Amino acid sequence: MMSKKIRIIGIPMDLGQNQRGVDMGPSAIRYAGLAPTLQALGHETFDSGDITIPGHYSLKNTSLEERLPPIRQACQRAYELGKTAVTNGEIPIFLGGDHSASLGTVGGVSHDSPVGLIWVDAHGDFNTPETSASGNVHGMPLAVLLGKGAKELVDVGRPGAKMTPEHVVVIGVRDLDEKEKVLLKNSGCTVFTMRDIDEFGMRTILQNTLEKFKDLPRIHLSFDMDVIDPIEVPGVGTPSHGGLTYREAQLLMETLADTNKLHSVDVMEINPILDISNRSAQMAVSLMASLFGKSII
Ligand code: NNH
Ligand code: MN
Ligand code: MN
Ligand code: MN
Repeated sequence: MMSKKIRIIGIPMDLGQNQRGVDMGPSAIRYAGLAPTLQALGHETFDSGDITIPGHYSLKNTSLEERLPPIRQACQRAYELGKTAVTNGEIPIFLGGDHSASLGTVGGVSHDSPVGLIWVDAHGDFNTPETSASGNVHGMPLAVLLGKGAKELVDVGRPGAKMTPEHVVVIGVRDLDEKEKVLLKNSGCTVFTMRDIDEFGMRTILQNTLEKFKDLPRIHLSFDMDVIDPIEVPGVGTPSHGGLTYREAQLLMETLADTNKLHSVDVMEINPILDISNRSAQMAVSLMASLFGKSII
């Protein structure tokens, strides 16, 4: 694979959910050796450090109203850093932090032309403040990208929806809230559930995804680490049984690497406090190695 310029951007966001510790995700992934691993593959890496975000400890209560302004601000910053990186010919890797940040990252990297978005997640992240049972923004970012939900989030970066449903494929879902299910089903996004992966296999799912994106030269991968089975990735806030195996996740990365279309990537939701000896962050690094061209032989 050709040498790439890779921009690492930490987003220690924990305001999109209620557990402490997910703000340490960016440190854990760096500590697991992200930059040296990518350099060993021949790439150049640049690290912007972390976005500054007032975390849980700064909140007075747990309301969505109190959280929306700092979440919006962090997503705005993520948008700008993503836009700058792709403008400079870099591939940004955004390190989460909870998945709410992706409502900013995806907008930023698609600021001047559309991307195919592959959302890999145990969850649909398709709630709105009206449908959400938890009120957690990390369950809403994909809906926001399609223009649904809180206006202050929809308008991050530039006004309105950042994605059209024809350019969105969701892979690995198995845990949807009842009202979210209806929204996602009717959204027009392509959804490959865990059942689809069981029945057809990851290879076929990926072939269908790439066929769908054949006219799109750029792909953004938004990877929620909770898509992998919690036996292998225990360090996430909302684990869900029956997830991807390590090899299925690796095949996804290897297949995307072969396309040479990777434009940008989010690695989200690692919570080191819930992890076992940084195993989940190490898994994230080995997945990034495959995504950036490491082959078995
Ligand atoms: N659907 C639930 C909610 O909206 C859980 C979302 N949790 C996630 N999403 N980790 O990826 O609160
Ligand atoms: Mn998610
Ligand atoms: Mn998830
Ligand atoms: Mn198109």
